[in-house]
Amino acid sequence: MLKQIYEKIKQYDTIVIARHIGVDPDALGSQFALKTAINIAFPEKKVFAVGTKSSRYNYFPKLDKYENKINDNVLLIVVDTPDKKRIDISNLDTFVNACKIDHHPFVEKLGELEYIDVNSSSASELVLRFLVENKMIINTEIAEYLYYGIVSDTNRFLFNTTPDTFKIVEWLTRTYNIDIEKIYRNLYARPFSEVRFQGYISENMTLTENGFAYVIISNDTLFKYGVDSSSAGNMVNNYNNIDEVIVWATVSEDAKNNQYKFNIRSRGPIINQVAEKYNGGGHKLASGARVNTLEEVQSLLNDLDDVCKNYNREENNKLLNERE
Ligand SMILES: [Mn+2]
Repeated sequence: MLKQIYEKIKQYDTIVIARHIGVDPDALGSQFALKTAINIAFPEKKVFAVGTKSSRYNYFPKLDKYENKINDNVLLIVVDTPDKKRIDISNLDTFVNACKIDHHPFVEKLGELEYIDVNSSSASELVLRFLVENKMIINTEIAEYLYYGIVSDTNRFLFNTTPDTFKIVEWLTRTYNIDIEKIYRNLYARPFSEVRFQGYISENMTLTENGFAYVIISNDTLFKYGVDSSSAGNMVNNYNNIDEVIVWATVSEDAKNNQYKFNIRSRGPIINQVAEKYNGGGHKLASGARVNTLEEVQSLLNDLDDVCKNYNREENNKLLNERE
C-alpha cells in the first residue's frame, strides 16, 4: 500500500496534504515531514500543507493556502484523520483523488488507497515508514518533524508505545542530528499563568469517597488567572496516576457559548457511555461533553460518581471471588 501511494504521488503535479481540525503536533509533524520529503524527491511538483493555523504551534512552518477547483489534476493526502468531517479543509468534495495515512480506528473510506495501522504510535511513525519503504531522502528537518509527532502523541512514551516505537526513535536520533532539547522546550514550555491555574485546580478539586475527582471552574476564575476556557481541558491529563482517583473531570464555564465544558478521564471505569448521554462522547477512558445548565452539570457529575461506585463494587467482587 505504501508503494502504491508513492506511485500515485508520482502521477500528480499538485499534492495537497491535509489533517484533522483541532490541530496537534502529530498532525503537523506528519504533514510537514511528508511535504518536505515530496519536495526533495520531486522538486517540480507543487505541494501544499493546508489547515487552520494555531499560534501555539508556531515552531512549525506556515501552512499553505490552497483553493481547489473541481477536476483539477490534484492528489489529496490526508494524514492522522479517520473521518471526513474532521478533515481541516474547505471543499473536500472537489477532491476527486484522495489517499489516507492514519493510525486511528477506521471510521469511513476516503479514497482507494488507505494505509491504516492502529497499532502505530502516531501518524508520524507511519509517514516515516512510508519514506523508508520508498527510499525517499530524510534529512534532519524531516526527522525533527517526525520526532515532534511521535513524542507528542505518545505523551513522551507513556501511551501507545511499543518496542517498535523505541526502535524507530533510537534510529532517528542516532542517524540525524535532532535537537531534542529544542523540541521539548517547544512542546512543553508554558506561561506562568497556566502553572498558577494548575495550582488552583489541584487545590480546589473535590474528591468523592468513590474515587471521583472534579472541579468546576467559573468564568471569573478563568479571568482571574488569565487563561481561556480550553486551558483546564488541556491540563486534564496531568491528574492521571493519583492513588485515590480513578475518574476525574474538569468542568469549565464557557461564557461565550453559554455552556459548561467537561473534560473527563479514567483509569478504569468506562466513561464515554456516560458522556454520550449528555451529547458528548470520545474514547472509553478519555471523553468530553458540553452541557447548558448547572443542573445538568450536577447530574453528569452524579452519573460519573455512580460509574466509579459500580466499578469499585465489581472490582471488590472480583477480588473476593479470587480468594474463594
Ligand atoms: Mn495522531
